[in-house]
Amino acid sequence: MIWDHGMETMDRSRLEDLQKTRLNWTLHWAKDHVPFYSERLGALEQWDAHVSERLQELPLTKKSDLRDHYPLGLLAVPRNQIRRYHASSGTRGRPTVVAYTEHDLSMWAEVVARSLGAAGLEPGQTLQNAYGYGLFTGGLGLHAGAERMGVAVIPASGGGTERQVQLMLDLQPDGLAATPSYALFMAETMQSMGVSPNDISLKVGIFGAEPWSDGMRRHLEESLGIDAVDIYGLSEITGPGVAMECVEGKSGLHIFEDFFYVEVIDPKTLQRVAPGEMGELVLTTLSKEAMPMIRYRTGDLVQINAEPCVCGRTSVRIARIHGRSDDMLIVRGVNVFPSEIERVVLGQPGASAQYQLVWEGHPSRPDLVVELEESSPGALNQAALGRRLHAALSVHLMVRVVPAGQVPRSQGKAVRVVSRMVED
Ligand code: DLL
Repeated sequence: MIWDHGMETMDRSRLEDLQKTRLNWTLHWAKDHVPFYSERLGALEQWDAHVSERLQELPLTKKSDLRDHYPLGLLAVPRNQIRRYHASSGTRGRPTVVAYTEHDLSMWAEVVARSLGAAGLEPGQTLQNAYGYGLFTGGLGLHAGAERMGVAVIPASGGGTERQVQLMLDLQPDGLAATPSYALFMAETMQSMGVSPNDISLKVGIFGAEPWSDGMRRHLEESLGIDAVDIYGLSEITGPGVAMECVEGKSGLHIFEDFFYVEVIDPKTLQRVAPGEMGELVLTTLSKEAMPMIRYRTGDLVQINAEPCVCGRTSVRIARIHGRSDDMLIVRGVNVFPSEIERVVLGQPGASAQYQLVWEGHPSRPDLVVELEESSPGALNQAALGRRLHAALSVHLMVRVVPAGQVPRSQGKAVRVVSRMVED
């Protein structure tokens, strides 16, 4: 269903006018309330109608800017206006903290309600929410959006997987929200408990927070008996619900452009790329009070599709999230994205969806090994998979089949790449 028909199907010229008004507001709000932006935005003029074009003259904001102002140096409101904090785990360095006013939380709940609508959920239905609750934005983000829509939430959080399956049997939810890698583990657990997709009532999976391929989509759809759709977001911008795939199209994620202004830049030249070309997604918030973000470099590599969608939404879509630029692996001088490896692996008959990429050998000349489990013993032709990987990626990767259960199972964001290199 389309949750906010007026906004989600707005005529593009009206949408662009709204964006300009909101961009002007955001730039002035940030300049007037955040010293970091006051310095950067200098003598900001009223750009009014030209603001979308002139925006590219402004400096980009990076993750390191949030770290440098840790914890709350980028706040635009006094502390007593804040109603919620979230934080990144800091796995890639110092953690970052984000903050929300009541108005920000309401906007976030609204975009998540739209996302649930795009997934096909309706008021009165039930969502099992297996994103982690806590500082991570997944759990509470989906939770608030479901409540906004009038969808009952089972706040299962991550982990306790057999209990999650039992809850699905007992409470018969219509939707499941989880990372795709955790949904995969749930499907596997269901099977080992002798529960079939016919025993549960799930219709749709709302999967995101990590890159996943169409092969993974097919696998999850079959093993859970559902439609699987992609949800995108990041805590710096708000959390889940920045963009969402519609169940009708399943072909890219609609960006909620009345709240987030989209640019795509070449990560090297930092200039905007031509429409439809791959580049790094840069987002500017259009209504956020507590921590407005101007030209935030997401690190995510995307292509934008501006074609109309079958669902009737008028926003542009992220055609695909190829992964983060810092996820890129360099194997013998060749750039390889883990998501590309997943696409090939899951397209190979006999491969299960449980795989991991392992650096082995000496650090001076490491090998990348694709360790994976088979769908059933002896089902996979390793040499054939090796050839397909070579054809797709132009580099040789070793393929190793490991016994069932050996690839570590994910209960949140999967760790796809590990190192077992040995120094001599
Ligand atoms: O992962 C928010 C979220 C929660 C999104 C639940 C979807 C569902 P962070 O922990 O700040 O926020 O991580 C954000 O995760 O920049 C991407 O690199 C990656 N990411 C998020 N969604 C997707 C997706 C949440 N659908 C970072 N596909 C982002 C690929 C994704 N990568």
